[in-house]
Amino acid sequence: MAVPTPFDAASMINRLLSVGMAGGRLTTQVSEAELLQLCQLTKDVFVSQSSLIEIDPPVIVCGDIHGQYADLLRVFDRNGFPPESNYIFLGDYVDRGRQNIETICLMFSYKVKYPENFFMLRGNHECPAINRVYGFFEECQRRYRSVRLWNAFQDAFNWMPLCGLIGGKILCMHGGLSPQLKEIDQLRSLPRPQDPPNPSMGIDLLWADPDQWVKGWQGNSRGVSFTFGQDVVVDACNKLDIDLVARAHQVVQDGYEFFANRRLVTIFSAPHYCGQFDNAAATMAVAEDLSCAFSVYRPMTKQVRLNAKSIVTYKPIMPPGADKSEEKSGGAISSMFKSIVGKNKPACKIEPTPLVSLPTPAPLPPPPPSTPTSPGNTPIPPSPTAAAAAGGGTNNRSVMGTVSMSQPIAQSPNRGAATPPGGARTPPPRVNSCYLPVNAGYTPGSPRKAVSEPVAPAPARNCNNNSVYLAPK
Ligand SMILES: [Mn+2]
Repeated sequence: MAVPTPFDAASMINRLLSVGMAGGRLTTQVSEAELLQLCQLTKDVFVSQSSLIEIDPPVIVCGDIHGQYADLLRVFDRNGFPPESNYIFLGDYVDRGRQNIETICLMFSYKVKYPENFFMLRGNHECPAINRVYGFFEECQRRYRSVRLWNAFQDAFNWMPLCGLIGGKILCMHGGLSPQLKEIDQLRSLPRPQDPPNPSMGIDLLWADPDQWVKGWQGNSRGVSFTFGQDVVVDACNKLDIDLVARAHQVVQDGYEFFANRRLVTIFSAPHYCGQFDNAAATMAVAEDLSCAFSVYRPMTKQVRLNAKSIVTYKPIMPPGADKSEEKSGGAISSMFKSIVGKNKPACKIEPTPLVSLPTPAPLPPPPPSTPTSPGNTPIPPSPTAAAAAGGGTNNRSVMGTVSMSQPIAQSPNRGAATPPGGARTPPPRVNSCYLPVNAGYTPGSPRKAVSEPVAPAPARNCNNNSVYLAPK
């Protein structure tokens, strides 16, 4: 197939959205050569940006996706397809789910097309030792018969940023904190390209987990990195001058879960994970004043409402009936509807034991209390099988409203390494209402591109403490 030159990201996006429809077939719509080109271009964007993504709100923060393409589309459908809203994803795009290639390629295409408004952090599954084994490699082989393609993805993954910093106050990563992390500047100079060696700060950022039963640092039952206690989170917030740690990496029943008195939140955005959990998913909308609100996506039991625009916009290229192909997993929207009526099979099995081993587990830092986190020591399940148990769990769990991101294309300049570390920012005020007035108490630390209209103050409704981000201290 001829490779379009220059690369046409819009065309790629349209085709990827179309293969989501019944009858769409990825492999006939998108050639391997184009995907190789997409990987290269995405890598170039990663290379051009810092390993610490520093952005200003508003932005939607999303957790694990794991190849659940229909659910990714659901997130965009609710919050606005890029660039209508800014996004930062916390990693784990591939493995486990059944449409890894659609998922990662749609996201790469958005990254190429909207490099300053769409951000992707690296997850532990964006590492060759993991996605070689948990589904992505197999999918590249089955659908494109191409190891070269899989390798091209790894080249891009090795350049992905590991952390994000929103408004200088919300630190984002896939896994968690690291005992080596003493100041934000370290995150700006993480070595890339790299498949992070074990042990290293990179490994911790990708793999660590909070644990409410732990004090300080302990070995992680995943067999890699650590678990850390509330005390560690509080310390880190003070030391790094941040208000909140936003991370993913563990299935949490309601899609999000606070920890350490709301100084850490876990966000997981793959509902009905692997078809084997009944978890809801969530995304977190950070408003300009740094207030946060969660949007929850329940595993679907009844008909989903897709707005007319989505349906009209993404017409299938292939005629209906062409879906009796080898790509039985194709058809995001149709599988969405299948899942509504509960007919879809689980997307994958969750391996009880790891099939890969990373190098030796990280040695423990200063001797922690001795008992391991959980008795069932499963070495390196690279995904949240052991998850829900280890989450924060100290908070109530009622569902929040969705934040409406109605302002025009949001400006979210990647301020890069030139920005002075978090300085000159005042934390958002403590409030108990869902939404803060525009810009209340939040002073951007550096000039931002003008946002042409102010964020419409959201209606004061349904005020539930859980929906707000409360500045600690
Ligand atoms: Mn993970």
